[in-house]
Parts: sequence; C-alpha cells; structure tokens
Amino acid sequence: MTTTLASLKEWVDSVAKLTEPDKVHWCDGSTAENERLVSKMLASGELLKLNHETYPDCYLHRSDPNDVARVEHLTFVCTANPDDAGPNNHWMEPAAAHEKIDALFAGAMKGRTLYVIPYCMGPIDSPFARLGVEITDSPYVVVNMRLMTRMGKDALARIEREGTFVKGLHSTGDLDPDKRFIMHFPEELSIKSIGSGYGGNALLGKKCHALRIASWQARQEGWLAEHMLIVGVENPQGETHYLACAFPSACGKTNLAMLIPPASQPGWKIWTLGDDIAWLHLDDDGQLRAINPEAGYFGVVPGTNAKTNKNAFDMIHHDTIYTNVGTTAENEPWWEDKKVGEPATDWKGNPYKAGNGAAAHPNSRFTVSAKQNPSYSTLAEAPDGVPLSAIVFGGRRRELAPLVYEARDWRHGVLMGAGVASETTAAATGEVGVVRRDPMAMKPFCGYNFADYWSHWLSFADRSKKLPRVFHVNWFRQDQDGRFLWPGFGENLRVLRWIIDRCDGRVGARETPIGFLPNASDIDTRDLELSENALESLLSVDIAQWQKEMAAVGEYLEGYGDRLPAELKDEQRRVLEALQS
Ligand code: SAT
Ligand code: MN
Repeated sequence: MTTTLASLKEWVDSVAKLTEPDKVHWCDGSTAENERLVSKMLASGELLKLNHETYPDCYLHRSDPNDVARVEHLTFVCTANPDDAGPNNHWMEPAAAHEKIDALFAGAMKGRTLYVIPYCMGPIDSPFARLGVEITDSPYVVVNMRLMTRMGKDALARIEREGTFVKGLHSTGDLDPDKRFIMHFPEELSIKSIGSGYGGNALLGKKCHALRIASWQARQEGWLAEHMLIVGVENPQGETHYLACAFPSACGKTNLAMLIPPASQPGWKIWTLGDDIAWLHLDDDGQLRAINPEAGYFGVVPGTNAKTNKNAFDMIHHDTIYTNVGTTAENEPWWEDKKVGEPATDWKGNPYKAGNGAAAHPNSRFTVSAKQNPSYSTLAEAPDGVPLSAIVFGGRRRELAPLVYEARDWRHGVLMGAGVASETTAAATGEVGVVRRDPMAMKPFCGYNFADYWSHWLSFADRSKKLPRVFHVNWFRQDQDGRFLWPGFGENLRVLRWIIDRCDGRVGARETPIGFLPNASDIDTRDLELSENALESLLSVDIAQWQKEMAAVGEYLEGYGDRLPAELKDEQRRVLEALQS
C-alpha cells in the first residue's frame, strides 16, 4: 500500500530519510493487520496476553516507569508570535523547535518499522470530521489508534480526496525524559512528539490533534474543540437531552458519560456519545451541535468496578488493551478498587507487596472501542452530531463550589468556565491534589492564547440567540473530616435531572451572586443516604470565600494582559460587586 497523494508521499519519504527505519508499513486498519501487530508485540514482550478465558483478547502493556502520564512541562505550542501561544502554553520559536526535535529524530527509527497511520477524527462521512496521518515507530500506538480513531483504508481515501490532513510525527526514541518533547505547530497543522510512548503524548489523534491543533483551526473556522464528554439523558417519556461536560483529566468524565441510573430513577436512560472530546458547531438555525471526534475510550482504570461504573467494568472484559495495571495469580488484570481478586504482580511486573505502593498505576488506562459500551449511542455516528441543551463545567474541589449552579447568561457562563479550578490528578506528571486554574478543563490542551480563546467563546453570543444554558457542577465536596458529601456516580443523574428541568423551564431556582442554585426541594433525594445537613452544605454559597475566589479569578485573568476581552473582565467585576453588596 502507498498513496496517490503527492504531498503525503513526499512527507513520508522525507521522514523515512531522516529517521532511517528498516521498513515502512502503511496501515490499512484491517483485523489481519491488527493480529499481525499483536503477535509481533507478544513475541517482543511489548504486550502480554491476559487470561483468555475470563478476558478474551485482552492484553497488558507495561510502559517504562518514567513514562506513565502526559508531560505538560515538555509540551510546546510553536507559533511565529509567542503571544499567539499565550501565557497558558510553553512556547518555542518554530524554526528552533524543528531544529531541536529533528536532531532527535535523526536515525531514531533505525532497526524499527515506520508505520503510516491515516486516520479520521469524527464520523467518516461527517462534514465536521478532520483528517490526520500519524507516523510512528510504535506498534502499540498503531493498535491503540485503531481503537481510538477511524483508522486505515477509508480514512486514506478521504485524505486523498480532500488533500489536507494534520501531520503527526512520533517516535518513542530512547524514552530518556531529557530527550522528550511534544511539539505543536498549529500554523503548519503539524505535530512532532518524541521520547514517550504513553497516551496523550503518543496517540497524536487525541489531545495533540483533536484538542491543541483543532482548537486553533476551530477558532479560524468559527467552531469549538473542547475537552468535553457528550451524553444523552432520556426521560421516562422517551425524550432525550444532550449535554456536553468539561471536567479535567481523571475527574470522572468517563463515569458520567456511561452512568447507570439508580433503581430510584425508573425509566431514565443514559446514552454515551463521547467521554473526552467534543467538537461543537452552530447549525443554520443557531443550534449548537456536538460530534465526538474519537471512536474509543482511553479511560482511567483504578476505581472502576461493578458499582461505580458497571458499563465500563463489563465493557473491559474483552478486546481491551490495558496499560500499567497489576495482575492476579490467574493472570487477570487487577487494579485498586476492582473489588474482586487479589493482586499478585504490580504494574511494573514485580511481585505485589502490600504497603509497597499501588498494584495498578493511578493513571493506568484501558483502551477499548466505544462500540463495546452497553450505553453507546448510535447517534455517535451521526454526521451532524447531536443538539446540545446544556454545557456543564466542573472540577474536583473539596470546598467552595456548590453541587450545581447555573450561569445567568452565556457571558456569565464563559466567566464560569474561565474560572474553573480543580485539584491536579495523576493524569499528568507533577504534584497531585493541588488546586490550579483549569479554564474550561483546557489548560493543558488549548492550542492558543486563552485570552483569544475566551474572545472566541464570547463571540458565539452574537451568532446565535439559542445557545445552550451553562452550568457548573462539583461532585467532590467534602466535610470537615474529609468525607465526600455527595455519593456521585449513578446518583449524579439527580443533578442532571435538575439541569434538564432548568433547560425546559420546568423548575425555579434561587438567585445568588454566583448564579442560580437549586431549591433543596427540587433535587430528588429519594432513597439517598445523605449525612445530616449535607444537601444544605452542598447548596450553600459562602459569600466571604466567594469574594476571595472572584478576586483571585480577576487576578488570574489580569495575567492575560491586553488581549483579555474587556467583556470578560467586566463580567468578573459584576460578579465581584454583587458578592460585595
Ligand atoms: O493521556 S491522555 O492525555 O490521553 C488522558 C488524559 O489526560 O485525559
Ligand atoms: Mn481527557
């Protein structure tokens, strides 16, 4: 296989010349090809076969112990003007960046195979889908990209028809963290990544293309590329509302997208459209519609069990790639809070010893086709996507943020998104549990200056009179003793129901300076064991604390200088003044 598209052929040839692979393989995405790659990795030890009776066609990959998460400090946005990348990104001058990284790519694929992966982000026949080609020397990346994207023959045919695609070059290099870089060149629609084989660093269709490069394209073309799950909530009357929810990595997007309604909520159904990324477009009627550019899930494993997320738990019992989990004596995958089995081996392959650290790495992942999800919505294949009723922001916050509240209008909603803060998680290297600003959950993923990004968000108000309502949720509030006030997981449906009632104008709310909060009686707490006063705490607004928070949001926004839209600053001032009066 090769290609009729000269620009693609020339690029692959030039990369082969630089990296000097033994062989070049064009991926067609077929089952036979996948089987050959799996056999090859079983032979080399890159994959281990798990118990094939209880976990048919499941494999374990152990990544290098120094390569287990995204590396934000080594991720760069390389634009001609540093202000276009903005204070939210690490920047390098494009020519210097190419020179630096090309020196590392020189000869990097000696003794290896260069794989060419044509892929499509979004339904293959969607006008909103975008194309890419990843070159990699990692067969693990190929088999993951096959699950995460529409990869192979059909994607190549569309690339050849359209002639444009995002160029992604990846090599695992020698895994030396000092020679690891993830570089983005939005002006050239290209990505270069070396020195890591893990997740978002290496599966270039995901964060690098579908968020960093796509957010840049989206601004130029008038749409939004967001770090959001997409979920359909069907009521007992059979009507479905679609919500897009932005939470930081490892804050429960996959669980919410696959939620199972509890027994107390008969007749409700949940449909999963996506668990991580949403591309949003206005249609001719001014309705905001969402597609999921991905075709699979790269989800956090620890904590997944029959109670927290039964859909996911069932889905990952076959045809799943596990990365960095432990194993049992029966060679089944094992992770913390799995609730069945005992670990025998940890994620590094050493005998498991209690007190010697977790069996599964906290950022261990499953890769699985979305079609295996029992709550998968066939509308995930709809070329035009689904109409959104609401946008929901959220973070992981022990205190301050109420369970749910609603913005008074779009502009306030943009401020709400810009002010999102969350405790850091194991999804990225660095300290865990420190609160940091993570606007729209896009801090690690926005491919351009946040100030311009907020202007772009604000501009939607001039383009449509019927934008979705905007909400903020927080499932992670704790009491003084560090216990969660809200049970979360399936019970979150009770909060989604309030959100939908608000969208339909069926329920009132209490106006506060930070937005509209539910009246306690409008949250269904039937059969729920909440500790005393829990709901009251969950729905309270501590004015003194919020004054501090809004002042801190103001200072944070000031950090964006002249490019910050005045409208956003005005909105922050309005809320702060309301809190002070
Ligand atoms: O490693 S990924 O970036 O794909 C996962 C995440 O952090 O959301
Ligand atoms: Mn994510």
